[in-house]
Amino acid sequence: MQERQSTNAQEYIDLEDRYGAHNYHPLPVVLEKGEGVYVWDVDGKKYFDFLSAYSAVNQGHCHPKIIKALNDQSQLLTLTSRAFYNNVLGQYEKYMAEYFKFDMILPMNTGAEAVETAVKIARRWAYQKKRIPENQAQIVVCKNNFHGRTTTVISFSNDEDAKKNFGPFTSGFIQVPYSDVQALEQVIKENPNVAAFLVEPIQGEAGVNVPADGFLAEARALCDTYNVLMICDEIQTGIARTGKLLATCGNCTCPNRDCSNTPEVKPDLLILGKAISGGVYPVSAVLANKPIMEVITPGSHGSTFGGNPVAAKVAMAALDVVKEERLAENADKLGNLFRSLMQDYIAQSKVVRLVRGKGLLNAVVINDSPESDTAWNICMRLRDNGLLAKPTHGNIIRFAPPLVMTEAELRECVAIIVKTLREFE
Ligand code: IF1
Repeated sequence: MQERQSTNAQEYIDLEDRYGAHNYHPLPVVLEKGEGVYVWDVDGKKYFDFLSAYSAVNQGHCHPKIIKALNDQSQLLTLTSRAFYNNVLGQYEKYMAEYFKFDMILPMNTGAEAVETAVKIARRWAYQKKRIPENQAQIVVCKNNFHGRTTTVISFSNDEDAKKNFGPFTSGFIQVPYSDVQALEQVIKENPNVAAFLVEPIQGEAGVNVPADGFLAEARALCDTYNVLMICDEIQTGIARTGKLLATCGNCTCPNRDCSNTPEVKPDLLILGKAISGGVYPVSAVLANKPIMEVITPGSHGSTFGGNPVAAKVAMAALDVVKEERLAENADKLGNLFRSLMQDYIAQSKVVRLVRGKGLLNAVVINDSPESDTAWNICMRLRDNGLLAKPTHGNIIRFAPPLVMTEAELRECVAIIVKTLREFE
């Protein structure tokens, strides 16, 4: 039985129910304002946002520097299409290439679009550079992956809710268990037509699955040995979320510091989205070095809005904020504190099995079946107690606040979470 909201809130919910496709089951709260780590509902109640729009709002809601970039550019020139040059795109492309240390970028809008773009680049590279027979390229993906909702992307998903009755599907993908180097090596050895390995450095939707230490580095070595492109989808793990600029970075936590560390793992194709714009505008991108990106030629790929001047200015401002406010270091510090404080509670809890994650991408596993509604009920009570989070699969609750959170705010949030969980003991 859906609880009744305040009249005002219920009216908004009823509108979405009547006129909107039912492709989500939102927590019953109607938001109208966001600032930093806080959001307010239509009745003026304030909440800590512990989802960050699935890690798109790493810089905090409505960050003033990002909003200024949006306002300034949107009153000057919003869109030229790529039929013509403009005075912003080249600056942005240079900014991104230097920021993430790749030769080139292909700018897109949504994460799924960027994943599709990376698949196309990898396939064309396979035919033109690796000389794999036309239409025979295979891309290895991981079980329980999440890379978006387009038809090709769900073709290599194993989530029935995401793919049932959306066929026929795109072929050319092979699944291996996540974090299983032996399985990956066997598949690559057996299939000379493997073009690429597509992987999330941490599986977000699957429940914040952190791979075994060394998995990404070993996968990188395998890709080098067998001339297979490594594609890292950092749409959710990137932009300081896991305590480093990228989850695949080495142990430097502040982006662009001229550290001597070579990145622990550098993919051949890097896919970014979400927090590139701080949640202010749809921005995504694929980055690669020239020998790979040069397979893209005029007329072979595009997008009306990809790399538009507003997206470009917003993204540069959002990425400046990551550096200026040292968000990676803050995420690293507060993430360790979060897991430590939660562990103190979990040690004597019957409700929570474990906490896991990196930086401020964390999840708790509730000690109940995935089919139970315990995690949902906990999130409903968290809402009543002033903190918004949402279960990912079944009995797992993701906790991912904006990276601008202070230690005092984090401690306050842990107190709310523990108080709420205790109600279920
Ligand atoms: C939903 C969560 C899901 C992503 C990774 C690509 C995309 C995503 C690693 C596609 C998007 C969003 C989509 C949203 C819920 C959320 C999500 F893990 F973040 F929670 F679904 F798995 N690669 N993730 O996480 O990017 O096209 O959405 O811009 O679809 O329900 P997009």
